[in-house]
Amino acid sequence: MSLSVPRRLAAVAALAVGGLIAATAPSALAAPTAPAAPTAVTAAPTPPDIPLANVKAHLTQLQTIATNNGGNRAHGRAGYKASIDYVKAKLDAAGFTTTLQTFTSSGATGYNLIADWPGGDPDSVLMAGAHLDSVSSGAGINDNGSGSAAVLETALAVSRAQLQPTKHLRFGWWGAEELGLIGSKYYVNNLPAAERAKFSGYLNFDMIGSPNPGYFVYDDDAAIEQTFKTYFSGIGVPTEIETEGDGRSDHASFKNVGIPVGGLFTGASRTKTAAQAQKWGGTSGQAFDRCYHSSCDNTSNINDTALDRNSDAVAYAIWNLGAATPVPPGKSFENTADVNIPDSPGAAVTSPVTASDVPGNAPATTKVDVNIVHTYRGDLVVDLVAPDGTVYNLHNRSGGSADNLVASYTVNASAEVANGVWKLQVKDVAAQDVGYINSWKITF
Ligand code: DTR
Ligand code: ZN
Ligand code: ZN
Ligand code: CA
Repeated sequence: MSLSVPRRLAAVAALAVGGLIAATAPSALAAPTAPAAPTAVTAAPTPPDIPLANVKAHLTQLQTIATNNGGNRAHGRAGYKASIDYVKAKLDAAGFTTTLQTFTSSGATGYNLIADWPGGDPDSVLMAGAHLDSVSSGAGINDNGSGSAAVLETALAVSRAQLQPTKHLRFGWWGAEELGLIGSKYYVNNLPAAERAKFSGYLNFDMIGSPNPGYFVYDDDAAIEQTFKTYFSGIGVPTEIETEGDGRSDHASFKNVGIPVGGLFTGASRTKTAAQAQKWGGTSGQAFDRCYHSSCDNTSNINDTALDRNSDAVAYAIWNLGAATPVPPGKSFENTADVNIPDSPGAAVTSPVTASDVPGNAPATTKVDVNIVHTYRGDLVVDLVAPDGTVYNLHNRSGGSADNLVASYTVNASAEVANGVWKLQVKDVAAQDVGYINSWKITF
């Protein structure tokens, strides 16, 4: 068994005898067989731009549906069910778990579509919704194809990004809103109290592309209101508090049972004042939407800038409110037992901790503190192993000949249930130099 002189001393000795003996530099040794593992993700995801073209493509589809079904997409008509089928197909293809909820109103079957994005804390639900039905007099492209299409495209953006928010994301398209919030009332009334308690918020989008637009923000919940205001101030667009909406759209169904609500609106039959035209452009003395509840509410009844801005605001709110505050800090679990790390080519060793009484999933900002005593940290591959076996790589041989590895890592473990046995796994993949796990801690 060769005398295991720490490699850096051997290199110095070689230089001292006047010749550079080709020391077996670590890179010359067998390549590390670090297990393929997802890297620890630390950056908070940034909201995407929602492509206006995609949102408008949905509106074109809804217009075609109306045109092919008697000119409308109203409750109880073929155009509404065709609209639901269109939206559901897109979401099924994107990996959502969809549920079609039926109800009866005015002697006709109504439909709500609920789409859940797998993952996130099941005890903290953030929902965004829009009513999908039109009035019987027209296609309902602004009212409310605009909100429906923006929520749909945001959901598809969540899928494209494979977003792993801390909260559980849910999306809803409501039936029979025009008959009196029938669909959303039915959904909320059929939610058990324990399920309602899980809602951190409901975001409503009803008419967000009005041709003579205003930028109105619901003021029902301060945090949600601020989130939207922050977005609009970031793009230099002034906003006003939505004053005509109380009780006039689906957010009322959620607010009535104590769920925090918010949302956006670009105006209906009220006229834009001179001051508002000064602020937002457009035409003063003219309705925000002259085709409100009329046959001319078609694809030409949309202001692209307003639709684009509001669609991006939907995504901004989902990404930011969905990140939410993780499990309260202080939930730490530590193992201080020393675990020797065999020199290469020895097997990996592990040090376990058992997490308990932590509700839901681990946060996106799970913290791992590592204390390893070793004479050559560049030999080490260090991983966090979740209770289900998922491996998150923390350290992969960086640091060269420096001693010890004492470091903190932030891991996006939001896809993992927090409770269970977590392990720190360490493998020495380069000969000479040895050490041991001194301690490690995981904090949710
Ligand atoms: N009730 C909505 C339109 C509507 C009118 N005022 C507001 C305020 C906030 C949201 C929506 C509305 C409809 O006709 O669908
Ligand atoms: Zn309406
Ligand atoms: Zn509406
Ligand atoms: Ca070694």
